Parts: sequence; structure tokens; C-alpha cells
Amino acid sequence: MRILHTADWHLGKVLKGRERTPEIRQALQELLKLVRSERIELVLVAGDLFDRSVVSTEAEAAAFEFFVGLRELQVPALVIAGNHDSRDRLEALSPLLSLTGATVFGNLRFAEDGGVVEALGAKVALLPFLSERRLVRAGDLLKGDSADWKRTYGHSLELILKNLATGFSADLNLLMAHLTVEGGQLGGGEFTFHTTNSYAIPKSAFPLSLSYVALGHLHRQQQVCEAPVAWYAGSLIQLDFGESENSNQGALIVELEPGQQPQIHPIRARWGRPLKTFRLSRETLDRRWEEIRTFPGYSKIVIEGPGNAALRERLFKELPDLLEVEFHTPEVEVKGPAVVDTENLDWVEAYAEYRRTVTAREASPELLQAFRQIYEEAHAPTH
Ligand SMILES: [Mn+2]
Repeated sequence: MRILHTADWHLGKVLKGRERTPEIRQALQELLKLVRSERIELVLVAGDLFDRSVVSTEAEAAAFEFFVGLRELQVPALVIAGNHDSRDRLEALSPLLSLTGATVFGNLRFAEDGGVVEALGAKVALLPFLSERRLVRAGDLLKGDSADWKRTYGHSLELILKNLATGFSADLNLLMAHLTVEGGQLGGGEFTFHTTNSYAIPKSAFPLSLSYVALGHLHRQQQVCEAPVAWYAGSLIQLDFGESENSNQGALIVELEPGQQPQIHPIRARWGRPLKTFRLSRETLDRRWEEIRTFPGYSKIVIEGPGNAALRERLFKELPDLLEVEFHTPEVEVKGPAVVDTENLDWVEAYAEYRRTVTAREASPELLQAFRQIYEEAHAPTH
């Protein structure tokens, strides 16, 4: 059985005002070519098809185009919602997309409610993203400390996986899930809070009866478990500057035969425009000017030294594909990835701390107010 495993498309992504959807759409067309040339029999889409709940019509069109393309190739797809997708919207689209041969789950279904589907003789358990807020009951959030919540989260997911495993019976049993597995490496562009706050499940939670686990959520393509074999497919394109240092993106071709180890063929494609962060001093700027000017993708420049509005303006004017300029004063420069200890902070405090760590400056009250507003909208009970 030949499977194409993909995840984290993020259609509708806008990076510093630049629409990334055309690049993602192009990558999806490349995926369709692979489906044809590699004689793929089943496509697994492990969540985050869209970057947010309401996206541009072009983003929606690109997704529909992909599924209609699969229909023309007579290849079925299984699809789950990620944390960026609107669960309700995917559920609403599900009957329509079923006409293309795609089975789409926005919400979790237990084994007894059809949470394990059959595809080409294999059983596939589908586990869309479940937020900690939904898994850790509101009552529990009010008492206890966050270590308790994380235990509750991990434990709840283990129970859900046990439930789904009751639906297994075939020679080939698969799981597709959108979540963080302990030990997984970040790609850099995921919502750092979500993933560093370690709402993760241990590898031991995966039933050994599984032949393969198809994961989405972390944007770096990687294997995270040997038994059972579990992989993140990675995002299709470099979505954020944090992801530009690793190029492990693309998709996976998975060959499965009953009683045999799965054969994984990583497709490490260079789809979309590359992103690069140039770190330099004011003195080396001129020397590296041509390199920056001719870089074929989007760039970000980090300059050592105090802020300089005139220089910033000149850079943006002369470099059309420059998206971001930052000035770092060496004594406050942060080394390594920004990991904020968010254990005892609420979301707004955590965000303020994150800004402080990354920019070495205090966030303005307006920014924090805007963050609070977006956070509250995102967590409104109607969603
Ligand atoms: Mn994602």
C-alpha cells in the first residue's frame, strides 16, 4: 500500500503582509504530480490545511483544487483538523468533500462512533487536534498547578488512543493525529507557547498494534518514534523565518505491507520561496549587500547595534523582498531560541514575557491590549 503523508499546509498564510498562498498552491500541485507518478493509493492530510478559521477565497480554492485533483486520479484522502483549522468549518465541508473521495474529520469521534475508518483494507484511527482547554476540564484548570493539567492532558489522550485502538482489526492499523509528541523538535514557526508549554504525549501512548503513525503539528519533517514508526510530514513550504534554518520540509511517501517494517521515503522538496535571516553588523552590511540583494527568497535582517530609523527605511526601499529589520544591542541580545518559562503566567503575561525575550524591549500597552482582544476572540465559547 502506497501512501502520501502530508500536513501543515497553512493555506491563507500571510507573512509580514506577503500572501504565501500562491506558493502553497503550487506545492499542492506538485503533490498531485507525485500522487500520479508514484502511484499513490491513499493520501493522509494530518491537519492545519488552513492557517486560520477564515481564509481568502484563493486559499479555499487551492484546497478544493487539490481534492478535485485527487478525485480525477481516483485516489481517496483522509483529513483531520489541526489547531489552526476551524473544526466546525471542516465538519461543514465534510459532506461536500466526501464527493471527491475525501473523508474529513473536524471533530473527534470515538471508535464506537466511527472514529476508525477503513481505507484499502487498512484501519485508520483519525485524531483531530484537541486543545488542552477541551481536554482539561475548566474545573481542573481552576485548581491544581499546570503540572497536574499536563498530566491530565497526556492521560486523557492516552485514554482516547486506547479507545480508538478498540476499532483496530486489520493487518494494517494506522493512526493519523495532530499533536505534539514528547521529544519532537520544533520547526520554529509553530506557536511557541503551544509547543514549549509541553502539552505533549509520550511515545509510549501509541499502541504497538499500529503499523504507522502519521503526524501533523510540528513543521520540521522528522521521525519521532521507532515502535510504532511515527513521523511528522513537515510543512510544505518554509512558513516563518524561524523555519528557515532547517530545510526539512515537504512530504513523505510511506510503503506499508502487513507484517513488514514501513518503508519511508522523505520528499525533501524546496517548494515555495526560501526564507533567510541575515545577521550582520553595520560594518559588514555593505560587504554582504550583493548577497542579500540577490537572495531569491524573502529575507530578514538583524543588525547588531542601536536602532536606526534612516537605515531601516533605506533597507526597505532598496530591498523589495526584505520583510523584517531588527536591531539588536549586543548586551541584551538573546542567544538561542526564545523559550519563555510560562508555567505561572497567564497568556497576556506570557506574551509580554515572550516579547521581552525576543525583542529585548517592553511590549506597548496597545500591543498587549490587541493580543488580549485576539486571545479572547479566539477563545470565545462560540468557537
Ligand atoms: Mn501547523
